[in-house]
Formats: sequence, C-alpha cells, structure tokens
Amino acid sequence: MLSLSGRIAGRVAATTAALALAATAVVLDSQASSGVPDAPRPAAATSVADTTQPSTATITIQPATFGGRFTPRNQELAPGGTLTVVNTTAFTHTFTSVAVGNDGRPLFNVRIPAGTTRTIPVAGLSDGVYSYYCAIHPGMTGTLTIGSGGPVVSAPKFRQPLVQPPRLHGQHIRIVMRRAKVRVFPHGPRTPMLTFGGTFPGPTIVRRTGEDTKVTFVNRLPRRYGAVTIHQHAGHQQSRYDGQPASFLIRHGKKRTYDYPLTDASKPLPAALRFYHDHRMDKTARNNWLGLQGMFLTTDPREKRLGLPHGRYDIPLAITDRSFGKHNRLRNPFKHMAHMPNMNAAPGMETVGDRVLVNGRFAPYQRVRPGLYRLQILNSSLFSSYDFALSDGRPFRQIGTGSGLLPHPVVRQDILLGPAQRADVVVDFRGLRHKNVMLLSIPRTDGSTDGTGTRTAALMQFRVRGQAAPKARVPLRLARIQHYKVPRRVSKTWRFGLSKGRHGSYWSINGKRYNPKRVDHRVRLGSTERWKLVNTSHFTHYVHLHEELWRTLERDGRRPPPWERGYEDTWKLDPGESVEVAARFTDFTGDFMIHCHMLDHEDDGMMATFKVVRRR
Ligand SMILES: [Cu+2]
Repeated sequence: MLSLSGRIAGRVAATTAALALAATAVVLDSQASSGVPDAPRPAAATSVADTTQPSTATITIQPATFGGRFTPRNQELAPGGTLTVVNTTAFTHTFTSVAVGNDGRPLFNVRIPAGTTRTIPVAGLSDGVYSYYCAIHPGMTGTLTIGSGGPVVSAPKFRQPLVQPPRLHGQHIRIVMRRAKVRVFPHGPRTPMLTFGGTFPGPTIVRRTGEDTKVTFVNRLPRRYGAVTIHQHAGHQQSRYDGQPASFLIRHGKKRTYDYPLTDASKPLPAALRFYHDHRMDKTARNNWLGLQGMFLTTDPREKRLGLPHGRYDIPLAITDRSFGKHNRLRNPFKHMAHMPNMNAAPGMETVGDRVLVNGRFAPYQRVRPGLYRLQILNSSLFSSYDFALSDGRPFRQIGTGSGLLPHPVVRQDILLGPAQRADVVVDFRGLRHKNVMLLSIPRTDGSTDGTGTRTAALMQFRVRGQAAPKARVPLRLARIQHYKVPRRVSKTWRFGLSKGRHGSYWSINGKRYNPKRVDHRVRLGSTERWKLVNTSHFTHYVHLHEELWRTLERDGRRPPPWERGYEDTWKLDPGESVEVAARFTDFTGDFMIHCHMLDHEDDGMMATFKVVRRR
C-alpha cells in the first residue's frame, strides 16, 4: 500500500482517506479549491453571508393585464431565509422554479390560490440565481437571488488560454501512440506522458455521423507498457473493434485499424461527444492516467435547423484530474505495481489527482462573446466525480447526454457527472460583457449522504468580451428518441457489489470477478432486452454498458429524471440504487463489456461480458 504524504493525491486505500486526502492536497497545494469533496455542502465553504440581503422577503402578486405581476420581480434573499408570496389577484397562480432538481421536479413549485399567502420552501437552496414563473400564466416571471448568487469557491489564477487538441477529420485516420512532453502548466517544464499523437488529451476525432471512419492506432509506446487496446466509448462497432480487454490487442511496435461505421441499424448514430481510451485488462486505470485518452466528436448536419450554437461557439471540454510533483512531472501512483504485472487493484484503490485539468491544462481561461455557447463536457477522470455549476449562479440548459440530444432541454443549476459521463449544455453569456464567469465543481447538492462526494474546485474561467455572438437558440423540441416495444420482464439483473475471496475482498458483478474467458449473459441478435442494474455495495458506482443505444426506463422504480430520457451509456448508482434500462441488439455479434467506469473498480474485476449471438 502507498504511504500518504504531503501533497500526493494518488492511490489510497480507504474511501474516506481518499476523499479527505484529495481535499487536503488541494488546500495545501493550490488556491484552486476549497471545501471537503465528500461532505454535504458546508455553508461556510460555499457561501458568504451577505449582510445586505434580507433573511425574510415578500413578493406580492398584483393584478395585471395577463393574470398578474410579481412585485418585485427580482428579489434577493439571504441563504436559509424565508420567502413569502402574497396573491392579491382574483386568480390562482404558482411560484415555480425553472431549474429542476435531481428528482426531475422544479426546485420549488407552490400553488397560491386567489387571495392567499404561501411560504416558498427555499431555505435549503444553495447560492444561485433562480428564475421562476407562474405555471398557469407563463408570461409571469422573475428571479430570486440567494446569497452571493453563486457558489463561492476560491479560485486559482487563470494564466493560460484553453486549448483544443488538434482535430482529425479524415475518413482514414492514423494516430501514433508515443511518449511525449505536453504542456499542462503555463510555466516550467512540459510534462512527459503517454500520448495519442503527442498531445494530451489526444487529437479530437471530428466526424460527420453516419460516415464510416477507420482509425489506425500504432503502438510506439515504451516496451514496458506492453499491449494496449482502444475503446470508443458509447460507439457501436464490431466486437473486435470495441477494445476487447484481453484480445485483439495492439502489441508494442504493432498497429491495428479499428472500423467505426458511426451507424446503428443503417441509421446515423446520434451525434454527441464520445471519447476513445485504452481498455486493457488490469491496466486501464494506469494507461488512462498516463495519458491515453482523446475526444471523439460526431456532428450531424441535420441539427442545423435547431439553431443551436455551433462552430467556435461549440466548445468540447474534457475534465480530468492528475497529480504532479517537482518539475511538473506527473506522479505515477501505479509505479509500485510495475513488478506485479498481473496484480489487480485492491478494492480500496481510488486514483484521484490534486489538480483538475481542462483539455489537459490547469486553470485555463477562454474568451467568449456575449451570447449563447454550447459546452460539451466530458468527465474523463479515473475516479473523481464533479457537480458542475457556474460561479454567478446562472443555470445550464442541458440539451443532451454523451449519447445524443435529449427530447427536450432541461434547466439545471448544477450537473453531476461521474467518470465517463458527458453533458451537452448551453450557457447564456448575454449581458455579461467585461465580466468573468467560472466553471466550478461544487459539493453534491442532491442530499445524498452515502454516495461518493464530488470535487470542489474552480476549473476554468470564461472572459466575456467583445461584440455579441451570432444569434442562436435552444428549441423546446430537440430529438426524437425511439420508443420501441420493451419487454415487461427483466431478462438480466446485474448486481454490483463487493465479494469476499481467498485473498480478501474484490469488486464484483453478480459475485464474480472479471474473467475474459467467461460469458456472463447471452443475447440474441435483433432482440430487445430489459436489464436491471443494482448497486448492492456501500459505495457509488458509475456503470457503463457498451455497444448499444441504451434507454433508461426506470430509476429506483420511478420514471427517470428528464436528463435521463435520452440515450445513455453510463449511469450513477448510489448505494442501494437501481436502474432499469433497455436496448435493441442491432448489427453486431460477439463479446461486449459491462463494467464500472471508476477505473480502479474496473481493474479490480468489476467487469463482465455479454455475448450477442445469432441463435441462443
Ligand atoms: Cu465502481
């Protein structure tokens, strides 16, 4: 086991230790962050009491031409304060938040009959700017600003511009994997990493969806890292191009060409931000930590009619954490395992870094114009999760997952993303010229007490300058999700838990540790199945299903929240949680994976194989 000292946030043995360490490391190491990642949001760390804000406030609904008018429309309130709404009109109104919470319902939604007074339950809300409206008379709107208007996280100095990795557009792409020095910090030496094509993250593959794409990966990594295998996360491809953990490997000095048709049942895959990364059995965490990750962006010209921000107003962001030592060198928490080539990770291993990077850079800034921007956010961390929020409290409009657009946009104050999850959002920078807005990660706001906490950090800064951005919009209808017939019966239940073996505990699925020679479930090609994913452990897992376009049917026995009503590939499962999902098994037979995307858990054995067959 690794001894814990000073500033290293690496692999450690216990959950609490890992998270406490991460927090301490951040505080010791930089001004980047504050707070404790796994604690419920501590008021002192995230908000500053504003003495000018009233602890009680009243909004009156006064008669007006169209039903009524909120007076004042824009109200401030101290955190934990009491808000009362008085309806002096002859009609019923509601006081409803635009943003929805983790249950998919508005954060507050109170019906106020004519001539009555109601208290609005806002005492538990975190700092932010909450737009509200009357659900009966949607023209009636206003804002409620609580506390500073945004979560307070102490910020680092943003000293370097955000960069986008080089973009590759070709029908046949060649990427050489090699050790290279990359720039992470604005000053000092560059950092040696394992790279795709010399950059970290690797080049962004940008392809029009539906257009077959071949990528040749050449393994020129130092020999000691052995063979690698590349998985396009959320892709739909032949089994042998899926990045099998123990077969179809790319050995040292060799190359392999992967074929990504970017179609499903002859139709183009939904356009989204996916990513490619190493998937080698027992080595996925190490190989990703050392740098083998890159974004894979598909575009769809048919989206043009939606009028979403595009071109330079559409910014992919890969968020991941690493730790660095002297001379900006990447720490290698896997070093001690080097002489034990076949050793699995121990169940308590959690690889977290003390610096959160955006597109491979620490604390970058991006100049933006006043207007709408699309941010496609990927959490490419091994283990860390983030609850993304904007520093001035303005909400996101989430338009998609990492597997395509949602049916309708969802307004959210904050967005929780675990490893490998993505969110496609639109941010409105209008009215902010000469101001700066930070992208933050804040402690989880959903009240989970036993789930894994999130990092607290200011990740990057947007500097709003210059002329207005071209007009863009977020339409109320975005995508059509295919609602094919799903069997009522669950055909397979997958239980994610901790099992006991002869040599201690290990992470398991249905009590078993991953074995590439074993098939855990067979599915007939062309069928539709309903699967249940259950977390039986006392720890959060982020479960990833390969290959198909999965839909979420239920979360904990209820309709999933609105942001889980599109296609999905990775689900949060807090202790005791379950989701039911369905997919049609189109096009390809062979072995595919199901695993936890917390890469230490995956390497420890929390992975299984389903096999698509012609005949069962
Ligand atoms: Cu896990």
